[in-house]
Amino acid sequence: MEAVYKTPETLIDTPTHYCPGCGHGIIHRLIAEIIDEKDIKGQTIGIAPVGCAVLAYNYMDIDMCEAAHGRPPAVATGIKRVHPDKIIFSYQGDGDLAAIGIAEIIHTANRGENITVIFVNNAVYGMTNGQMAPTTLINQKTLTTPQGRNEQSDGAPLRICELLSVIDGSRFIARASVTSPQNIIQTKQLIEKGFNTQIQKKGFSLIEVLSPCPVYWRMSSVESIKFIDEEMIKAFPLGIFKDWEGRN
Ligand SMILES: Cc1ncc(C[n+]2csc(CCOP(=O)(O)OP(=O)(O)O)c2C)c(N)n1
Ligand code: SF4
Repeated sequence: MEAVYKTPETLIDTPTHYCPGCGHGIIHRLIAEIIDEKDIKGQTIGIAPVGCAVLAYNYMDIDMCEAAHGRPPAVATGIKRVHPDKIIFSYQGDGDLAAIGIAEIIHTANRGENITVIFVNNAVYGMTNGQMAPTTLINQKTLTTPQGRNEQSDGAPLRICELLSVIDGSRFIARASVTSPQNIIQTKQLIEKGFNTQIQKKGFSLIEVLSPCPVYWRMSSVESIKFIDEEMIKAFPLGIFKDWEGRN
């Protein structure tokens, strides 16, 4: 009998450390599927962040490297320059990429480094107990904004795709979500396009994925999905913001 659904070869079959309803595991699987389908397992190197995905290397059967808070784009740059024919991706949360790592991501995009960034936006610092992130929504309650994020004192959610798409060096910038089978398929297509951008030596690509953190949103998994579909996408609309093939 032909198997129609199986674990990707690149995904290590191991108990998960992620919470129930977390989006990281789905995104790991998509990356593993793409690596299998493109047959690039031996050529791909990932950079793990400091957030909940700090252990991403336990799930993917590829070479991976760990970088300090916010520094994956800098480490990815170094590895890519030494190994220009390898496919290099960084995997980063919003605390990692949009707070302490904001300088790294802007300058990496501006230099047009030929790498792919997978940016997992769950609007909080998951690993360190749900503090406010640059991407926290206005009025969203977090550990450090118990009354809700206040625009006057805390600023508005930082829109990374919009910000990076005006930088000359960026070539493919898109935002997706993992709230439905259709959105998951779309996320996979966009991540694959990011990898293709790099393989065709077109330059910097970033795919932002809106992802649930039920634990620190203090919601059920179902409520978290609704929160993304009904609230988060108002601040972070899905779509392609820049495309070297000319669609944007
Ligand atoms: C240099 C450094 N500073 C601070 C920390 C503490 N720290 C670890 S994870 C984290 C937040 C991560 O949040 P995010 O990037 O949004 O990822 P998530 O856990 O939500 O997936 C922080 C502040 C650290 N590990 N290293
Ligand atoms: S704390 Fe949030 S981001 Fe971290 S594993 Fe749990 S659900 Fe996922």
